[in-house]
Amino acid sequence: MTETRQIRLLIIGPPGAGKGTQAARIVERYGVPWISTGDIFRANIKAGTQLGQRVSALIEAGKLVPDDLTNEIVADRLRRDDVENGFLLDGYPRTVDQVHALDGVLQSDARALDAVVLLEADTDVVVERLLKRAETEGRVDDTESVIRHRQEVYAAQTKPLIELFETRGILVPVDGLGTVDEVSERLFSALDAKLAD
Ligand code: B4P
Repeated sequence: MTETRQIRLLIIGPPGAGKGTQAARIVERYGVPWISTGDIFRANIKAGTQLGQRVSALIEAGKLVPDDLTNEIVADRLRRDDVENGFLLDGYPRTVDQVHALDGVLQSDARALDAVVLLEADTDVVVERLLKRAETEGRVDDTESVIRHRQEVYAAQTKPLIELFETRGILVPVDGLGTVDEVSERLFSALDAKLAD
């Protein structure tokens, strides 16, 4: 089913939980643009831009890109016309500071988030998935030690956001274990229910 309506979504979860995989399906279903900060950074690294040069060592080491830089990129992206009917943010916000920056951008245009999908999966599963991706895609941040570091960064900096979104009543937790289709099915039924609230 493909439908178009104004919806503003986030997808968060530990690295390897399947965010990018499920994000591709969400944007198809709801007809909104997909904004992945990870993809923006990787495209800039590949193209050798100034931004790419600034962030490549950080990403390679599994560290977060500084908030001010990331916030500016997303604020810029959210000024484009194609987000009029909504958007899916994938991998942003990742820190409390980024949540506040996003709140500022959305409030200034009287926009608000409709739902935050939290894709949950335990560490052993996600490490295994990312090691498998390393074999096929060769991403520089998919070595075992960097993967483990990215999990620690997630626990320290991004996990605290879950409570924040829960307090706002927009959190949609989804079990990320199982096949990609099983997870999508679960995700869509939980998200549709939240959007119908
Ligand atoms: P991201 O691109 O967001 O990387 P990620 O967390 O690993 O998620 P990704 O979407 O790629 O993987 P997924 O879980 O879908 O960020 C990369 C880096 O950019 C960060 O480390 C940071 O340095 C920087 N960055 C990005 N955003 C930032 C921000 N806001 N602030 C600061 N820095 C930022 O999938 C993983 C694998 O699992 C895939 O191979 C997939 O095929 C597989 N998979 C998915 N679902 C599966 C399933 N159900 N079963 C089996 N395998 C599955």
